[in-house]
Amino acid sequence: MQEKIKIWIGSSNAGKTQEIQQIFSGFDTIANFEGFRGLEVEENGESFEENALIKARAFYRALGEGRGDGFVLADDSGLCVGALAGRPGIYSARYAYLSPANISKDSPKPIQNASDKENIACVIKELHQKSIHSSAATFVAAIALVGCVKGKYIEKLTRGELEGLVVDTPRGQNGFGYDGIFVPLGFERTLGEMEAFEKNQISHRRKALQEAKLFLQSL
Ligand code: ITT
Repeated sequence: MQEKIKIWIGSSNAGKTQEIQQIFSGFDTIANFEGFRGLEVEENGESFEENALIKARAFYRALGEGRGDGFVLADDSGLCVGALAGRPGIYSARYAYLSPANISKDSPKPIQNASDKENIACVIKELHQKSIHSSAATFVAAIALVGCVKGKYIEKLTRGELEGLVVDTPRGQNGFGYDGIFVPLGFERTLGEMEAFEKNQISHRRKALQEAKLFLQSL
């Protein structure tokens, strides 16, 4: 029944948005909502969950009065590399500007994201500084749902993880972000070499969204 409920996707990341829409097919999702355009949200939480909730609450507020029943769905995600003490972690989108390899104490805090290429180059550089070519790593996605059903305000958080290996030679053109340097456990191809449907069967985002779906269906 809740598959009829409106889900506004609160993300400006095209790769993420596409995956969310694919995994949430069957739900009434709204992507690239006009009313969210230009909204800058400061992601100053200390965990993926905190940041997902900050984003979802901000986008929900932006819907304004008269929004009716429905949820904003926000995703905060990133890559945690074992050999790099869990970095880039919650800083994955802006890592090229924040990595110890690139930052000085006087550097201004960046607002905008770095390119995927720059972020990947940064992780590889840090692996090489440690004289290693690969490391165990985990992709994490936290999903926040913030919304209203029959007048009742609801917040829900879910989390999904994908274990694997980060390698120092990008492979494949599919996906986005760090997909080209991540080989999921039990596979030989990077996520960048997989088709979208394959990634969507095993990904951190799939696991977190699956739990979110079950929650919505239980309402
Ligand atoms: P929104 O906040 O607007 O959703 P964002 O890109 O800023 O977009 P995050 O702050 O959550 O989102 O940063 C997530 C970054 O982590 C993303 O930019 C990628 O670099 C990386 N990432 C997350 N999930 C990924 C995936 O499935 N594959 C590859 N890289 C991923």
